[in-house]
Amino acid sequence: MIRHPNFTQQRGVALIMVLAMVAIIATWAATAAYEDMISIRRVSNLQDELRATMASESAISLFRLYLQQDSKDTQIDSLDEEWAMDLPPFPIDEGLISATVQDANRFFNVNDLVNDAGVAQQAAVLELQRLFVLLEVDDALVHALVDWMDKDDVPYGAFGAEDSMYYAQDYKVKNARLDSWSELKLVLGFDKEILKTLQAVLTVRPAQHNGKTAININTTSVENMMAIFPNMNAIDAETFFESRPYEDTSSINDLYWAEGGNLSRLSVSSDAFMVRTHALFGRANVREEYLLLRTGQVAHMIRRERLGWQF
Ligand SMILES: [Ca+2]
Ligand SMILES: [Ca+2]
Repeated sequence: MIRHPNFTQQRGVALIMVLAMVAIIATWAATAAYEDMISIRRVSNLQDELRATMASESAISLFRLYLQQDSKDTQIDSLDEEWAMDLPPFPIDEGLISATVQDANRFFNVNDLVNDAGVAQQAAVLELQRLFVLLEVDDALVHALVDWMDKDDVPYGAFGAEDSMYYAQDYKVKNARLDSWSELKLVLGFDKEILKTLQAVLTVRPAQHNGKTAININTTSVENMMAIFPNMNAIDAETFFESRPYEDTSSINDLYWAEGGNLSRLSVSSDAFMVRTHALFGRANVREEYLLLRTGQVAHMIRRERLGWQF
């Protein structure tokens, strides 16, 4: 048989095509298997995250009921009450959920620095500066914080910081109250370390009563107390705390350190609570913070913030 010269050539081409096809199919199959694996992982991650989120929501529902019941049981809020106790993490299904509650009224509300009209409140500024000094944080930072929140564009005090001080950033000052704790990171000078220190005495919550959020003497810290009362020292504060919980604030009037302090801000109960949850399900690790506002005997969720999550 005489082979046409083109025939061998054609077979050669066909072989190369087959080999190329095999190579392509093999690559595709490997990619597809990898993608399948990734999408299975993705679905299972989403499932874990969903379960973690639902566990966190269950915990918050439980604490809402807890706090509602608490307001029916007692007129005061103190650290020896059940809501303030640390609970051990408890298992749900194949996950783990833990939650801690702190009343927000033990802390200075950053939003009190300005009144409802957006004007700095000097008494609050001085109180916050005293608090910074007690914690060994530079009190000049308070000026920058005031400017971030006050509605004018005039620097407040020697260390004020309006827009011109943010020229290196791609954002401007807010000129309004804060919506969340994480916003503080944007304010000039408030670095991670400082914020960690301040977390022990400050909170960010909607301002009430024109920027005069109540401080609960049954839950607040020595430093917060001393910041309200410039004539009080640490021993006075500790002595005063030994008789907690208080049923009312009247006894303070007669104490020598009370002079010059702002008594009208004090309270023996709390109306806002921060619940922090941590849920672990499979590979999902979800941390959230909720802010509950309790008016009368009803606790409403007014803010929910995802603090962190990872797989
Ligand atoms: Ca200003
Ligand atoms: Ca301003």
